[in-house]
Amino acid sequence: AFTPTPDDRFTFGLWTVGWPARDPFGDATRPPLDPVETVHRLAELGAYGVTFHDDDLLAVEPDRDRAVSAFRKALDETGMKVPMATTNLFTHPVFKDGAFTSNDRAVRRHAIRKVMRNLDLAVSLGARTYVCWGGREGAESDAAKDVRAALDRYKEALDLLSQYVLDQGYDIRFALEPKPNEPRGDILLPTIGHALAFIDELEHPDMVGLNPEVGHEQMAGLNFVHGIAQALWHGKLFHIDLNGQHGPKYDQDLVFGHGDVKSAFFLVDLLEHGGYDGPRHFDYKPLRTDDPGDVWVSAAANMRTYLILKDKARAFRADPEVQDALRASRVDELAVPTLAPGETLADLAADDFDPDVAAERGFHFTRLNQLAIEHLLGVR
Ligand code: 3MF
Ligand code: MG
Ligand code: MG
Ligand code: MG
Repeated sequence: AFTPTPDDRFTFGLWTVGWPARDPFGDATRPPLDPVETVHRLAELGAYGVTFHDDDLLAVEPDRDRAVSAFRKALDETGMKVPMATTNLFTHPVFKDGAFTSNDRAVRRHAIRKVMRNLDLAVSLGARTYVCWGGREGAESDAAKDVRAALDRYKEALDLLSQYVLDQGYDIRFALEPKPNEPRGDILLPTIGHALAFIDELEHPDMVGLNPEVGHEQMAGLNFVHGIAQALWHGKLFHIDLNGQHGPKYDQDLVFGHGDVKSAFFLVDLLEHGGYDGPRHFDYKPLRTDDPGDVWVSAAANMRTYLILKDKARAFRADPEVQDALRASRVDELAVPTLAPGETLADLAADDFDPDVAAERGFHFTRLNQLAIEHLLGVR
């Protein structure tokens, strides 16, 4: 029942299962993974597609043309799709002070060229979303970065890249991925809210949306479900990075649901019932303690967990007692406009309302929350 099929639209970054598990304190614990093998393995597990950074394609084959043609062949053989691609603007030492916002102008020009080149490839593979995660766009010292100038340059880069997409006649949109810190001490556009406000200042705001990641918002202590709801409300949820995280610490990239499982439940409920129709994309890392065989166990776990939570969310919504509890908590009443059609502020001013009486009414949220917990724990 929880076996994924391509209809579920599950996608994985090549860099997820392909992470050799090198961390700041230790060497790799797994050999590099051939993207061709990744495509075949993920297809066998029921995924819909893969995503990649330009440099991910070169994991075992340094020649770009040969790497790309082997990748294309694997896609053709399996029917796997590439709905999204992105640029590695963080690994090479040249990006140590950022890419679009490096203090070094020549580096900024190099970064834009690198994106343009991979945009061409992304479009040729059918991608409709191009993610920009600005992991190195930031600073460790407030003396080191003129943040207002950096935002000017960030905007300049996205305006130029949007114009490039228009000039080429490409059908692709950008999705910014906020993150508060790591690898920089502080990263620009740290949260969904910062990124939404920034997009409004761009030359082509309609071409730019968000790729929020579960763990990134949770690193900032924020409620990911609320963030996603607001991104949807703005029409800006272009893509999503699903994974798991235990509160504000380093970016854990756990399997989806292996962090805050209750938040994962409400997230799936929102994605399934809130109008998001993009890929369900996993950006996680197999544990460093996993061996090469375990990697595929962890890939499957992401999809299986999502499908289990989807089933639980459906059962939660269908439960008559939950429906009764939702009404008792007046959750539906929030959808009713505060002024009825035709009413004016004069009508509102004329209300016969006793705040002391209204204050006595409880909202019964505990009953509702407990019903959610019981669905999640499998006793209902
Ligand atoms: C880092 C990330 C990135 C982005 C990727 C764009 C390496 O914390 O989340 O993964 O997701 O660069 O998709
Ligand atoms: Mg991440
Ligand atoms: Mg992460
Ligand atoms: Mg990510």
